[in-house]
Amino acid sequence: MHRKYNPQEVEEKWQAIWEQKNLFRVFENPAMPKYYLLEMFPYPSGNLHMGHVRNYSIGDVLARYRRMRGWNVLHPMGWDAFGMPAENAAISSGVHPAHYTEQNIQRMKRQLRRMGFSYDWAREVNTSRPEYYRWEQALFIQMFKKGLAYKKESEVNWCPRCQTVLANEQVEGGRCWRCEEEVELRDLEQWFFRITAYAEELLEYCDRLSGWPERVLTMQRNWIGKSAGARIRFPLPDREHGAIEVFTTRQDTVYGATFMSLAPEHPLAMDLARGTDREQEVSAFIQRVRQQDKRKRIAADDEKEGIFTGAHCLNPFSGRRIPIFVANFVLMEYGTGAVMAVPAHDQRDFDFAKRYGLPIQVVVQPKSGEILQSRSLHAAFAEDGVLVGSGPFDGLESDVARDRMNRFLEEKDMGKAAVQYRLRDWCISRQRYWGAPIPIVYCDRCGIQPVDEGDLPVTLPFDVDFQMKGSPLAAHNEFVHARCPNCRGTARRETDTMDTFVESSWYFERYASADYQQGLFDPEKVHYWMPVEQYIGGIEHAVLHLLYSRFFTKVLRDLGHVKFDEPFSNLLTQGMVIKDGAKMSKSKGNVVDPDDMVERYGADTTRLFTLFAAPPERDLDWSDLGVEGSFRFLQRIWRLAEDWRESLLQVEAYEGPPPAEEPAGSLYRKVHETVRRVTRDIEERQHLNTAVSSVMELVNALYLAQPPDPRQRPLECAVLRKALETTLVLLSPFAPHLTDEIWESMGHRIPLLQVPWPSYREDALQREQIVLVVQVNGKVRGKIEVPAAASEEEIQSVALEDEKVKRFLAGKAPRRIVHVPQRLVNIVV
Ligand code: ANZ
Ligand code: ZN
Repeated sequence: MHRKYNPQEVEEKWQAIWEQKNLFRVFENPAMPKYYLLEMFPYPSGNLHMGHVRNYSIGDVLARYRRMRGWNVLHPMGWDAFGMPAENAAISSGVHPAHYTEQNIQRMKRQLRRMGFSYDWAREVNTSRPEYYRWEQALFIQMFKKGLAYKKESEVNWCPRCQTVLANEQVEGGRCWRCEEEVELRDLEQWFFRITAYAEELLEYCDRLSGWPERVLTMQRNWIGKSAGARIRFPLPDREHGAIEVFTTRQDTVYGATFMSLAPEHPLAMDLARGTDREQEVSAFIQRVRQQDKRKRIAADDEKEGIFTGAHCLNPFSGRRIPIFVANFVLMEYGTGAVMAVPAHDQRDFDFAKRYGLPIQVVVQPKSGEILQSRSLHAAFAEDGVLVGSGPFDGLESDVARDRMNRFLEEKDMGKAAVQYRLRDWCISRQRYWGAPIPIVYCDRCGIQPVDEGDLPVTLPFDVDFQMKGSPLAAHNEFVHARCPNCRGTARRETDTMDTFVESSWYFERYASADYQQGLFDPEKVHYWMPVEQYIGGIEHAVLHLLYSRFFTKVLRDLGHVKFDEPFSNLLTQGMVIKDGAKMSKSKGNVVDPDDMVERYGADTTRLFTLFAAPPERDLDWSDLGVEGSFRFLQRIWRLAEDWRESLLQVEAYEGPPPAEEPAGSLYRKVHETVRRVTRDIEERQHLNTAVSSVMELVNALYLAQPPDPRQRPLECAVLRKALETTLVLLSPFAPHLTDEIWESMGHRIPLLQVPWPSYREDALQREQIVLVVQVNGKVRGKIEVPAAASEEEIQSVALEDEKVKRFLAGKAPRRIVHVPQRLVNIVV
């Protein structure tokens, strides 16, 4: 009686066995090579979507593969559990965020279990629990004491819908990364992490992250945005002292600086006009520009406008008196908030000069071609060239001139070489409830005081009013009321919470010792497991999470908590799941629910399809037909096993050298070739899709075979058993339930995860065929194909069996056969 493939039954059975055997539990073992495989942990939204399933299926294949290869594999899972949706649910439907989050976690955990992922659940991390965030608070305090966490008033991104500030990294095209509401700019007191202190190191180490996709590194480099240039002081001749300092990347053009542009927020902007007849006008202009959207102000196509302050400064190189303007396109946050304007070589300055009738002076000529005239210039020449009208620097090429000018600046104490980064400090305070409270107290006598580390955690109060406008914590008197850690007097508690990206910046280290009570993590365990060998997640985190995590690792290192510089050695960014041409998402209405898939086809089919349909980095186009195909493939293997089991159980799987006889020899070679291809595809290229198709080819080959009577042809039977069992081993990381079920039915007692990954024999792979010319009595009569390693006898018999040759032999027995290796066979009759 043949059994029918019932995936749900098989899967439940094996999930229970794995759990009961504690198969996925790992411990630190210095005697074993370790491998830390990590997928980005999910926000507990309540439902696993196909993007998760894909991400985690990829990770599970790699984790199971490494374990079978003999590594001690850490493969943990947890919950990025703070954040807005839980709070929004509380506001709209009255569920407490803690309950909402807890329920969602339970549901998603069940879904993950049903997929058969090999997580060590004993290391589960939930970032919304005080056991977790108390250590984050401890870290905050340590950072505060080192000046790496600080508070300042600044213009910040404000999302009116989420009623909270956002980091620069969380504003995408002027909109909130989460709710897509247009973001406003507001001046508010906020907490920052000094990521800029690590700008240079974060940039420099990009070159060492050889296991990261170039695309991600480029995005990080651009985000950090290093510019090398100079700072130059332009003295104010009408004042007793003082100067305007500019940052420029084109110090070679300084002789062509014919005016100065200040940001409206620049302290001198108003100051210079004050008490003059220009005061009213300048003030009105500044007021107006400050209302404008900043992104618009600097957009290339936006109207450049400005106003003359009435004051002048001196170009320290040309000695020329130049007018000082306030201009809308200069931002206070970048460089010094002042720009030396060179209209001949910068298009913005050119447009501005044309509009306000300011002088244009060419000081860099193209290396070849037409000579530019200041008077007839119709666009800025922004490239490097050769200097003219630049005094002692005439004739120098731009790059040489920049170096010389830097030296000159320092010698004459007029400025210096300087670098500038686009990266801003990370604004981490949020005016929301569902986050880790910032452990700070405000005392009228002692000022800003960190909570004593011994008094942590500062726990979120449970009973808050979510219907309040603004932060519910600020309205919770008991929470707000605090004692000053310094003078013990009454004080006021900080009511802002931390950005959820803070939790995800160190959770991977927490997994090393998830229940550790004495600190962020057990130093020995974190030392054993970190860094992560393979991290897997979406490209959308290329700058946000991945940059913050790198920053945190460096901070932890400098605070003495860890000894490594970078958290993730290799990064794999998986593509999106697409259906009907669009990203699978609720709003597009094209969602395929993993639960439905598991109910219809089982977890193995769902996993296999997502792995087979595309290479991990590429987008995956959902196809119902493809799912059917994967299901049929698994059914095929099932049937094969059912049909063959009885015969195969009578022999041992063949483990010897390549058999000489056919068809055993070919099948044997096919098996070893498949092992080689699958191993290389997984390990070297992570092309899991082609790994699956290699296994499919092997199964096709098996389908052409038929076990003979084991008593008559035991070798052939043994090779078939080897072939079927190898199929199971190779496929087990992809479809672990089905393969374990068949494996067990073949008489094995150990689950496949504990079976060593097969190796292949080099001598089994020399299958290259060669072509030999066949002559009869010295005349070419045909060609034959034989294995390169074929013996003399084999070659002779193939030649004599060839149809054409047979015709010329006409039944006569050969007298002599001459074989010229690699070339020909001559049959003499
Ligand atoms: C003079 C000059 C001449 C410039 C020239 C360019 C071309 P990156 O590469 O992005 O670092 N700049 C400096 N601070 C600014 C601010 N706060 N707001 C707007 N623009 C600012 O750009 C550096 C260049 O951006 C600087 O070099 C400065 O203009 C401008 F032919 O200085 B340049
Ligand atoms: Zn005090």
